[in-house]
Order: sequence, then structure tokens, then C-alpha cells
Amino acid sequence: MKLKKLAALAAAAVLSVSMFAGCGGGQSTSTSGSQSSSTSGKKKVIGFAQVGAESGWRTAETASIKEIPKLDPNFELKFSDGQQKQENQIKAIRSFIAQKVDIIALDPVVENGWDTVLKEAKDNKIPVIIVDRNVKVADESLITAFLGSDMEEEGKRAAKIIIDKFGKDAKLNIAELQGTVGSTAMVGRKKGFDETIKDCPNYKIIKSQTGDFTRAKGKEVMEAFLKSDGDKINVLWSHNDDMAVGAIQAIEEYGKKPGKDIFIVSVDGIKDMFQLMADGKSNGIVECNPLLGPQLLDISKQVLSGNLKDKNVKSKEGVFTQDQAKAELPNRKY
Ligand code: GZL
Repeated sequence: MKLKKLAALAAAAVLSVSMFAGCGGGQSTSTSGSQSSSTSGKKKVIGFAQVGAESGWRTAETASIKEIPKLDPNFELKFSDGQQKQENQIKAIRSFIAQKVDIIALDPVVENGWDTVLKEAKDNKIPVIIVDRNVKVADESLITAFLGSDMEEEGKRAAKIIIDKFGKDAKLNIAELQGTVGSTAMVGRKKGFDETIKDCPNYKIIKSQTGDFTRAKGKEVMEAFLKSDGDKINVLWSHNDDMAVGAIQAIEEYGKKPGKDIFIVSVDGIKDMFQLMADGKSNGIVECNPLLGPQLLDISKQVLSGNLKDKNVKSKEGVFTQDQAKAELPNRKY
């Protein structure tokens, strides 16, 4: 009888631990590579709180991050999909703290509202690496390192594609599809773009609204733009490719030619967008690199060994115009 009772207690304990790892709110998984080869035998655990799965870019980033245990079997990854809700990401971080992970990595859906939970991580001596989008916190010491793109530079590059095409003196009516409100991707891209077109007195952003980085919302908002100003709009500036893909569908259904009647520029560099540009339906792509897994692993190793080389690591990315699309398409990995 005693053995049976012990077995039942052990089973209940295992069940409660795995449920607790559920991080509440989002969806969570735990992956590790083959058997650890480190001398201590204990794997290093990275807890990654992801924004969601809203775009092709995000899917590619998630796939790259999930590669980490394969790149180095000494590392295990606990992954949480925040479903684009900050409260889910905060719950995930608290769960990672409770599970005593070695590193917390966060791709923050928005830039504000992280001070309290990141202080809890610091109080529990767990280093935090911010990935892709950034956070605004009062105490910079809450952040051990940042890895990601210069979003303002991406906005500037998008504006320069338009200026190179039309010149600074052209008269343009621009429709803008903004990314998720309050995300550094949206804030930075808008800031960079707006600052760059200040030199172009007749560039007017006549419509601007968020499409939340998704295809569906991008199409819906573009339909509304066309309904009110379809005959005035001659440029579409989209903060990411997925919203531009949706907008292109709306433009065609409206009876106009995307890439010809309306000049289109977007950010990310997903394969679908390169295909559309190769088909002449878009005019410029500013690349934003989602393949951040190897760099996150490298920075995690530096942090854990106490020799972080650079607190701010920018990802490398380019700019592509329609004439380059066909040649570049086969190189696209996501
Ligand atoms: C940018 C990233 C953005 C992408 C979108 O670094 O955070 O979020 O541009 C994604 O596709 O939704």
C-alpha cells in the first residue's frame, strides 16, 4: 500500500510542475537538443517570451529561436507565445522566474509597462535580453543586452526608396499602414520615415492607421482608405510586408494596379513580398532580419560566462527595389 501511495504522490508532483510551466495566458513549449554534453550535465535554460504569430516575419523569428537547442545541446528553450497580449508575456516572464531559468529573452509587443516584472527578474538574479522590438524602462540596469534592428533607420530607408523614385519636389499623397500601436517597430519606423520626408514639402500623408502588422487588418484598413481617397492615393507606405500583402489585394479589388497606380514600399523581406515585387505589384522592400536565434545564443553564452562584448547588437539588413526582386527571390529563407 505504502509504495502505491508514494507513486501516486510522485505522479501528482510531476503533473503540477508541467502544468505550472504552462505560463498561463499564452501557449508554451519546452525544447532541448540531444543529451547535454556540458561537464556539469545541467543544461542552461533560456525562457523566451514571444510577441505572437501575427506575421510571416514573426513565424521566421520563432523558427530561428527554436533552433537554439539544436545549435548547442547545452541549452534548453522554454518558449511562450504571447498572442500579441502584454499580460500574457508578463505571465510568461513570471513563470520563467518561478522555474529559475538561466536567461530570460523578451520580444516585447509594446515598449512600455515592463518595469515591474523586469525588476522581479533582476531581484531573482536572472539576466534579461531584449530581442527585436525594444522596451522603455526607467532603470536601464534591468536590461542586460539588446539584439535587434534599428527601426528608425528602416523608416528612413523606406522614405529614401520613394525619394529616389519621385524626387523631393514631387507631389505625393501617401497612405500609411502603421504597425502595432506602441511597439518600437511602429514608433521607430514612423519616426524615421516622417523625419526623412520633412525635406519633401509636397509629400502628404493623407491617411494613416494601424493594421496591427497582420494581412487581414492591412486589407481591411486599405479598403477603407480606398473608399474615402482611392483616387488621390499614389503611394502606400506599410510598416510591414504582411499588411502590404493584404493591401495589394484590396487595391486590385478596387480596380487599381498595385506597383503601378500606387507605388508600394514595406518592411521585413518575406518571400511572399519578394514574389509580389517580382510580379510588379510592389516597388521596394526594406529588410528586417528575423533570423536572430544564432545571435541570441551567442549573446546568452557571453552573458552566462560574464564576458558580454556589446550591450547593443544591431542585426544586419539591406534594401531591395523591384529590379532586384527576381534575382533575390531564390535567396529568401523566410
Ligand atoms: C520588427 C518586428 C515586426 C515585423 C512585423 O522587428 O517586430 O513585428 O516588422 C512583426 O512583421 O509583426
